[in-house]
Amino acid sequence: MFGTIDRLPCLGTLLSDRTFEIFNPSTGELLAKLPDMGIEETRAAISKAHIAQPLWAALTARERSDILWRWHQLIVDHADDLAAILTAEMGKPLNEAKSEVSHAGAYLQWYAEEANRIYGETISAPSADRRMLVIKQPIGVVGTITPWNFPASMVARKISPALAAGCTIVLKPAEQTPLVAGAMFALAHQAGFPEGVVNLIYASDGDAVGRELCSNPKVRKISFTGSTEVGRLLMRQCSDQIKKLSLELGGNAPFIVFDDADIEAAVHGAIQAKFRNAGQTCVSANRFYVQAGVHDRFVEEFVEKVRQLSVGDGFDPAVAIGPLIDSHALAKIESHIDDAVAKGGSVRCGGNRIGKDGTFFQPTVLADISSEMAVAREETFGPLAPIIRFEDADQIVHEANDTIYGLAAYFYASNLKRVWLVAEALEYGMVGINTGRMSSEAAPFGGIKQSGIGREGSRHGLEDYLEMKYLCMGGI
Ligand code: TXE
Repeated sequence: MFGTIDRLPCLGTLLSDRTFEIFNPSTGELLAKLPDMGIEETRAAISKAHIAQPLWAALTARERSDILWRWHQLIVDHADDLAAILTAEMGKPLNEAKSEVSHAGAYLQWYAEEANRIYGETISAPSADRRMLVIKQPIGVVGTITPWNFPASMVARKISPALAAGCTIVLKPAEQTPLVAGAMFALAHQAGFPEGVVNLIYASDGDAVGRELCSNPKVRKISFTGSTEVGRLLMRQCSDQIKKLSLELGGNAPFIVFDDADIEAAVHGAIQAKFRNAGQTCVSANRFYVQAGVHDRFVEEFVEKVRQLSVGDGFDPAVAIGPLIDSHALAKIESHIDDAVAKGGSVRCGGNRIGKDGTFFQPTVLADISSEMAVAREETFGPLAPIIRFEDADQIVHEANDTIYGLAAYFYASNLKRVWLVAEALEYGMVGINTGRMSSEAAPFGGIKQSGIGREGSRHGLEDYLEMKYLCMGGI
């Protein structure tokens, strides 16, 4: 199955013989046994990254860019194999996996170009005998921790701007999905990164590795994507050293359909924003607000489309929705449905597990939902779409903003004045207007409030790995 990438690398220095196992969530098949690294291996990887960092930063931007380009080309050449690994370990449909690998490649391409465009600034000095300017320098060693829901694109999105900036990295992928990261690192080595620039830690225990990354003074920044709970913990662990952090955490995205929306387009966007990756995305539409005048039509057309989504093994080309990552994810969906139904919600389609074994769940639509129910307040992270009917267009933005999260929001409307006012009033880092998809390597991805700190993608993503230094020369 793994074609030309049949040997996954063990890139750290293994100091014990512990191992952990990786399973296919669709079939339960054992895919691999990997070395289970801990504090000692993490410390060794950090030391290598620390030694390599000034040498990497001393290369010209063009030289760093050339290596990133070669890595990009290798990822393109091996895209089918990488996608197959991704589907096997994570479960998502093969087409989605291919699109994710292509997205991962796009980050490498973007930052290979951006590496050449790191600029400082000059400042008009208040006296003639002084010169003042700002230069940008790499932060240093970066510790990165990635989740299981986008195991290829998260790796590229975090480390390509860091490498372009002149930082070196130690990366710990999620324990459920380390294989595609391993394959990407094998290709990175073929691309010619010098020893110690990219370092991979396979570990079943995120906590031990996380503690070492946060407490080791050689690491100057942590970049994390995952739950808000672990984000908070990392922030506390970094506080002693005032270590820099980029955090991309949970969300509770509203998807608002106003009376003046194109309903066909809104239904299409809702399917994309809700069911991609079985709803396991941080920008997944988590609660749907639909205005009274179009509510019944929207629900009817949406339910009809949702019923057509087939669930199963991601290697089956007819499948649109793969398994959920684990049994906890199933239990969370069921608890949200039970809570909603007990409080007056109705199941319009789906609502059940598929089969006794495995983690497949029917794509589900709930109606008659109110904003107080758990399904509207908490991130479900699964194929569950709760619909809330609303009357007052002015009030609904306040309701949409009434959450601790602020990652992504979506709305459908055609009145231009409304489009501007709603887009400006939504308290989110990203707003999709008449679209259900917005992630791009060219745009700043990230949230406000408890959804995180910093941005990934675009030139802003590069700035997050650079320190600014002010230089002032007198006596001229
Ligand atoms: O996340 P965790 P989980 C949300 C989503 C999901 C929930 C739980 O709501 O249902 O979080 O998912 C590492 N120190 N998102 O349990 O635990 C772990 O090994 C350092 C949103 O998978 O945060 C993995 O590499 N690291 C999200 C990574 O953190 C630790 C994506 C994510 O795992 C650690 C995933 C610790 N103490 C979940 N504990 C998004 N923003 O896309 C775990 N990890």
